[in-house]
Parts: sequence; structure tokens; C-alpha cells
Amino acid sequence: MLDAEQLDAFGRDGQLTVPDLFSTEEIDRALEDLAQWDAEFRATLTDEECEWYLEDPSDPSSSFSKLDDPVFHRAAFRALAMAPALVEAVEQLIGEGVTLFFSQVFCKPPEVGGPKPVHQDNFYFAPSDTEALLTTWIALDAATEENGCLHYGLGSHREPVLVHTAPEGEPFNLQVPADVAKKYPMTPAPVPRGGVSIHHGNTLHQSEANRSDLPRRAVTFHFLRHDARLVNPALAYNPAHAVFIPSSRGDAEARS
Ligand SMILES: O=C(O)CCC(=O)C(=O)O
Repeated sequence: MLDAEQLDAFGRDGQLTVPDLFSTEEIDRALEDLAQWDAEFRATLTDEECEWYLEDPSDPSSSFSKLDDPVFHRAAFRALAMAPALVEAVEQLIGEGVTLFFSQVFCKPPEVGGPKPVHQDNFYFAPSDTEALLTTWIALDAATEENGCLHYGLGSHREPVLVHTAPEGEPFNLQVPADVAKKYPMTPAPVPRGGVSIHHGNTLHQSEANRSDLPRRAVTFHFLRHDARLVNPALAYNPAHAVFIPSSRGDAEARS
């Protein structure tokens, strides 16, 4: 359960780090499941999927840079997303009764994992209520400034959803123009393995390249309160992959 100080910090900054939410065993199980998924998915990859998911699309043996919908596809990630401590924190911040509508694993392999430009998740997802969407980012490896932790524009959740553009040929790489982004200096948010960084859907954030010799793997869970919906999102999200999350107070209570 988040305490009053943590709730105040989230309200002020639009971001909160909870350093010790998951145990070593829970993260170990997720990484084992990820390794198995990597092997199974790699065996069936189409050219289009190589382009979308691999660090080097011309090399089918190169690392995945991301994987979509781990919570829908893999039991160990579903267990993380439904962990009572996480769900309770999410419901404290956006209200009771949530669906996980999208999740992603982000891998930054040592030395080659690239940066992610400044963006707001609410531009990608376009929720009907910007206060009804929350991202939780779980560190599967300790995330540091050297290996590419997230950086946040603290307080930027008070901005409206800003115009984003994408470089030619990279429609998925949406970002706010540099002159707008620079209004908000970016503060690094290192997260220990098993810790969680939680951010508001309007909070500007980015990550740097992995300059270390260690991997930086993380999983994001995107939650939406049940009374909201995605209105014309920037990319396509498969509604059949959404996962209902039982309320931390029990379903019957949350529905009443
Ligand atoms: O993990 C990363 O490097 C990027 C994640 C991200 O941008 C997000 O969770 O919205």
C-alpha cells in the first residue's frame, strides 16, 4: 500500500519509484519465462516481425528489442501484473476497477540497446480520461544511468497531451519536438531489480542507450480504469489481448 508521502510525491511529480515491490524469485520466474518465449517466438518470426521486434532486423539471431503483450501471452508476467501489492498501488492512484490493456517487454542489450525519445504514453493510447491511465515499469535487471534507466520530466503530467511526430520510416517512434521537450529537464530514475517506476500517462519520459556491459530488461504494464476507453490511439492495440485485473479489494466489492 502506498503511504501519504508516496501519494503526495506522485501528485507532485507524476512519477513514483517503489524500490522493492517484487521478490528475487518472482523476477527470476519472469526471466525464465522470457527466455522460453524468446526461443518459441524466434522460431516462428516473419520478416515483418523481425522488423518490428529485433535489435537488428537483418540478423534473425539478434536480441529482441521489445516483445508485445507479455501479460496476455505468458503466465509469469500475468502473475506480476496481478500481484496484490501492484494492483493496490494502481487502484490507489487511478481508482478501483482496472484492465491491463497493453504490456511490453523492453530489452536494451549491453552496448547496443538504443535510446527511446521523449514522449507521453497518453499520446500513444489516447484515453478518454487522461487521469484514468497509468503505466508501471518493472525493472527485470537493475536499471541505472549507465544501462538506460528511464528519465522523467517531473511535474510534466500537468501538461496537456502534446503533439508528437515520428521520424520518416519509424511510425512507432513518436516523440515531442525537442524545443518543447527542453522545457522539462529530464531526471534519471534508477530502479533496483524488482522495483517499479510508476508514471502518469501525461508524464514526459525517455530512456538513454545502454552504455554498459550489462543488459537492461524491463516490462511495462499499462492500466486503464474501467469507466475510460482508448479513443483513436496512435498505434493499433489488440483489444482481445486486454486482461481483466481482479480488484485488490475483491471483485464483488469493486463492482458494487
Ligand atoms: O523501457 C524503455 O526504455 C522505454 C519504456 C517507455 O517508454 C514506456 O514505458 O513508456
